Amino acid sequence: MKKTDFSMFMMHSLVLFSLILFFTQCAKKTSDETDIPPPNILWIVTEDISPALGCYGDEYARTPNLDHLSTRGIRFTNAYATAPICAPARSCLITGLYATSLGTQHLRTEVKKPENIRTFPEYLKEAGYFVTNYGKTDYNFDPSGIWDYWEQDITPWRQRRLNQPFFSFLNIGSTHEGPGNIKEAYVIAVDDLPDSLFHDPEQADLPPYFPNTPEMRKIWAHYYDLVSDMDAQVGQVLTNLEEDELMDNTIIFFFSDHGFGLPRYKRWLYKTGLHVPLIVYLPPKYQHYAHLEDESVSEDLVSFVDFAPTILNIAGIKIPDFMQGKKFLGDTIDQPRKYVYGARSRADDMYEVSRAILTKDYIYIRNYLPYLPYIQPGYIFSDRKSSFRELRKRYLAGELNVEGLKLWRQKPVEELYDLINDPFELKNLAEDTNYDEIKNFLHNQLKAWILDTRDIGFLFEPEYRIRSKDISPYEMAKDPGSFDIEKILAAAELVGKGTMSEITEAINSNDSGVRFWGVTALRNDVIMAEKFVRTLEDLLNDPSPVVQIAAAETLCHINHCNNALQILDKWVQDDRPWLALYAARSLQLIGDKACPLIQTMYQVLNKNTKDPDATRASDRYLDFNFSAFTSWALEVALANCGEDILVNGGN
Ligand SMILES: [Ca+2]
Repeated sequence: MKKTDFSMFMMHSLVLFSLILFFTQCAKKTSDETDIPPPNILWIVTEDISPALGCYGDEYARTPNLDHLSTRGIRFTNAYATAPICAPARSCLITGLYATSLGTQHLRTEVKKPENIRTFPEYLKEAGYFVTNYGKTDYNFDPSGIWDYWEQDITPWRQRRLNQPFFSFLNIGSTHEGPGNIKEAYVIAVDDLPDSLFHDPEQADLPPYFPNTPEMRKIWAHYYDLVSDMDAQVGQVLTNLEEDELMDNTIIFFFSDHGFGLPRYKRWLYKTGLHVPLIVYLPPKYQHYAHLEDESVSEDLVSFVDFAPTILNIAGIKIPDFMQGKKFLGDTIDQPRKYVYGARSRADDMYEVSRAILTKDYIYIRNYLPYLPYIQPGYIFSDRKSSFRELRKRYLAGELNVEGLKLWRQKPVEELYDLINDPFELKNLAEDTNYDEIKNFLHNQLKAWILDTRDIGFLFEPEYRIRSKDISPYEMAKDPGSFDIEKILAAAELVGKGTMSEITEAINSNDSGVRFWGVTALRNDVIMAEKFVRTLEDLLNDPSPVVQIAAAETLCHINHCNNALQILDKWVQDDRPWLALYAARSLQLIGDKACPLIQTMYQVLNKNTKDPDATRASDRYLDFNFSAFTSWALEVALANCGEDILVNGGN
């Protein structure tokens, strides 16, 4: 986007916007509100920010345009992404389905989507809307065919037919974790930000997870500079709308796709990772769509899964049955929800299975792979990002406080935080018996959601890929014969909690999804695993490669690696990229026990490398997906064996 003379256009924007609102608010509402035409809908979606806006009470933030928009619109104080990372969050936004129902929960992957599951812009298009996208899609399925117009054009509505309603999705990228953590990208992003909108690092009010060092304050201040830059871009978009006289018939959503691109925010399944700003501007003739007494703020819980049905609702389009959310704006709306849900799955080569439920008062989190630390070893948490570099430096120097140290440690099996009295989620109440009732209640609600939405993430990635070979994961998961979620979830619940006899029963199940969790319960409990060495050796011949790999990794972890290595050797060379990645990651996690496979690891790395001299992952590897992720895991694994090799070539 071309940005010229920010102070001028922001002033222009504010004055013009105020005038238009003044006049439109003076206009009388139409006598029959059902006669009003379908509104235009504009989504302005920024990357990777928590509610770091002045209008959210953040006194450090300088966001005049969004603050002004919020005075004229509705500020939602309890809006949540369904995942603390882009692709699964965006998959949910565009389909109205939890990513965990569609099989799109990982970052990144591409899965089949059934024909009958259509994205909401396609329904809008069918109803006559002109639908446009600017910037990324990142849905984990093929986005072709969705958009009428997909160009780097911030006034895409100008391309529509006369009087045609439009839906425009504008993505602003400057607040992404890239500029937030890499100096060169930051400098470019704030190139023409006026001096008055830069933030003083000395005044930065850091959250308690971060060391209060000059470098960390600078990172925080720079992030807020990026937010100000983004705010100016939003101002430009609003100015364009005003100039095109569209403010009185365009509903505007502004939000972020998940929390800050910083440690303990993006990728972390906490309120910090999921909580987003959401401002909705309804022109006067659509204000009754909010059903609010105080039209400036809503404390209702809203989730990304609600956005698609809500958009169809305000456009007067029937909501398809497959959509899982609640409509929160429109002529008629649903009862506000009591809970929102979040999921964390694989990010690049970092596997996770964690699920969360939030109310306005509490967040409960169940970590199903608790033995993995929050900051796993590897590229996405490496020193390439300034925030991780500073955290690691202070960690190694022994300078982190207890909250900072937690980021480096294994996860508790369960977490419960009182969001009212402990907004930073510091004191885990899960082991406090005074909270048993609330914890058990929320745990049961969470399990009910997992069952109800047929959460495919409880099959480890290669397992559901294998099971859904000829159909989509969504269709596979709907079939109780292919996916017995009740039994599989019960087995997953054994991790960190199961008795020997319960784990034995799981391992002897005829369902490989159940057996996987039986093995994983042992992976989590070294002492118990020692009693299962023979069983684990037998599982190296399991019909499921996923169970084989889980058993191999567990055996290596307890120093019975001999036969296990053959299994990892075999599967890391497999042509199915999601299977090779799992084996590569296991080789990384077993440290120097993987060293007998150095030759294989180099072979697989070479197979995945396109240009070893390239610095960008997208040029260096066959793809910026499984090839890159597998390579990163193997590069760390090789370095663990003393090989002179840097992840991504050190770039
Ligand atoms: Ca993002």
